[in-house]
Amino acid sequence: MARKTQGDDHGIPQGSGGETQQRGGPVQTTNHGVPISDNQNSLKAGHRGPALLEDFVLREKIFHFDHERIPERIVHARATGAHGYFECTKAIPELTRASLFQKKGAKIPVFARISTVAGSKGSKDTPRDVRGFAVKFYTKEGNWDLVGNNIPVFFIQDAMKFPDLIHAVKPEADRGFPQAASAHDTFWDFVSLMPESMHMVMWAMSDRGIPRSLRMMEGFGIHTFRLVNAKGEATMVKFHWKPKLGVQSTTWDEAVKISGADPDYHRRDLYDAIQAGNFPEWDLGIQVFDEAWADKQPYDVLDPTKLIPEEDVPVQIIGRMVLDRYPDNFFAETEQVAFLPSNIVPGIDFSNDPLLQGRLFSYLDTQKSRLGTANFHQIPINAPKCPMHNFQRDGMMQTQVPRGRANYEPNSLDEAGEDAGPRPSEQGFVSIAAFAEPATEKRRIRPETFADHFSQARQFFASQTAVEQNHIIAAIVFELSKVQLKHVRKRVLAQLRNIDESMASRIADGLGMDLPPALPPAKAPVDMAPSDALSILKHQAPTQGRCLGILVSDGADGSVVEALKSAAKAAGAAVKIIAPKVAGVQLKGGGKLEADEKIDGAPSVLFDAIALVLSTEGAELLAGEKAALDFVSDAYAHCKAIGHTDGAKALLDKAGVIHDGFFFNLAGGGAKALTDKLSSRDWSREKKVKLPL
Ligand code: HDE
Repeated sequence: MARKTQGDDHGIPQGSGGETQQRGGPVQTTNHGVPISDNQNSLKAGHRGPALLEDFVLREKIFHFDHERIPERIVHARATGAHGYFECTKAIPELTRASLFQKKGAKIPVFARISTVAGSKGSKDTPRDVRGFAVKFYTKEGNWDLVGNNIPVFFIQDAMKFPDLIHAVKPEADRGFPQAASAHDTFWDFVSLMPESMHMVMWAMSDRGIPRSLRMMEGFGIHTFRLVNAKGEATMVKFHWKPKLGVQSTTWDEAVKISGADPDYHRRDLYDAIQAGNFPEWDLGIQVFDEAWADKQPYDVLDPTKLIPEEDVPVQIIGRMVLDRYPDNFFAETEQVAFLPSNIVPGIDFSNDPLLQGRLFSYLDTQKSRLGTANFHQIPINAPKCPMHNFQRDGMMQTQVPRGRANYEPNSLDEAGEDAGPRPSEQGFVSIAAFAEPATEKRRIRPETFADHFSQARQFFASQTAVEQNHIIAAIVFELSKVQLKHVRKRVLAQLRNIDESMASRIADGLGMDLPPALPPAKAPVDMAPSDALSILKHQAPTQGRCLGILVSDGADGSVVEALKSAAKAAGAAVKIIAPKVAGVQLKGGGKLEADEKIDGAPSVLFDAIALVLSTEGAELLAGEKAALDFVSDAYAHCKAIGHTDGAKALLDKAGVIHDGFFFNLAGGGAKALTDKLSSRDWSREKKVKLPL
């Protein structure tokens, strides 16, 4: 068979290698700017090879590809991010000279990265885990990075324990699993030997560990920081992010199933919301207090395993963050962004929290390892958006071209008429001198004031509703059931007795174990007043940002679908149409309704409430489809509101659900009643679908 050569066809490729696209856009070039004529075929000797080493186009392409991956973050590897802005809604010059808090209404750009902690980059979005909540504020006086979590306390008190904690929670060293899970021996072994972790264990085992959406999570700076005003006066501060959509979580069974149905559930939700113009938004709040107040508390404000109850120091809102632009390129921005707790700006300062102090080293070091050069600050997502000048020079990947020979200080080059380079300013950052301990001895100690490990864990449990307490108990029973080392289960129970006796005995019962004697606490806990702010369910979340899943069949009543769509719109919620076939269905009386999803690709775990708009025949047909039965029975078991037409009876019956107050007949105008429940659950159903613990 005659074959054409490149010379024959003037660069139009032949054979199975595909075709050069005839389209607009700039000319493709090599990385060195040489125009490329053929991006489909390697250069060969003759018709059938061999390929030639001189093919610099191929070599460069493969060489670059080979190096496309960089080391993933040791923690917080899996994440999504977005650009947006921070707006000051209350100026606080009396507290801080930080430029972003000087004028009400002033806006600056931000980039936020929200992550899971334990899982690898390719794991899933909905494991039980803590979520990282990192925000880079591009202020006029440099970048301020508030690198927090969605839980206001941390597992450990001292940076010395961080590598141990992370080794323990990551996949076990010999077997390389489990991925993205704390439900295994080594994690529980470690925390059961570290009673200081028990407070955060309670948070992680609560529904906070399985958020419904990244847009429905709080964020916390955790450590105590300082605000410093223009006079150099300092106060102590804790930072809070409060989501506009309220706080909401999934159930555990739901989270497990979402992981299979859509491992990208959270990032897709964030992306979809931003693309639809429903910009995720949080208020930034502060708790401000002074040292005299701090000294009177039964805990140490420098201890990162403790929070300050909002009832004791109310959170004042000083700004808001809106995320309004998804990155153009995931790698360039979300992956390469480098957060540094050491990035603070004039008007903000550190405290002596020993965990924070350790972080100040770690993040700079890790960025060099991940991004490969000390010049990582020049990558666009990391570069400050204000002028940046100093005498640091050279290094790998230097992209700046400094002029002149002033690369040292002091110099007197200006006396010879040359540019002498940048100079320090009196307005520059000054570390505050106050609060430093006078002691000068070097010690490896844990302060006595850090010794109470249980009072706030008790307060957390006591502040939850009964439903939330049940979830914590179920979560710990689940996790410990995955722990194979029996002595570890026992030691966890012995620690839990210091938090709540009835909780510990219900967990022991759930495991089928006897309750061991309590482990003596380092310091006897005290009973702190319960705090409503610690509970999710004591606060009704708004319906905005939720999603209604409507299952339709041929012969469905289009007017019911329309009524649901407008009720959802009024509730600020999205709608997805699910059908037996993705092309959609024929409506009653003619007309076609297109579907967003096919039934087995959109289980009800992806929605906040469901509606079954079915003809009698459609319901009978779907009663023979497992995915449709699961659609209904899962929505029921996850306590979600269910709307239905009369025709849906066959499917409801076969799914074996029991009608209750969260069922809405859509024939009688039940659309609004259904969408009113988009952010609510009928928790009384849990008793019907799960054995009590
Ligand atoms: Fe981190 N942490 N961490 N951490 N952390 C990292 O830095 C570390 C801690 C947090 O989206 C790493 O750039 C130490 C507390 C977030 O890029 C690393 C200690 C809190 C992110 C690191 C802590 C956090 C990280 C890995 C104990 C909540 C993701 C990649 C002293 C206040 C940031 C990286 C992003 C990331 C170290 C404890 C939150 C290895 C040593 C407490 C949100 O440097």
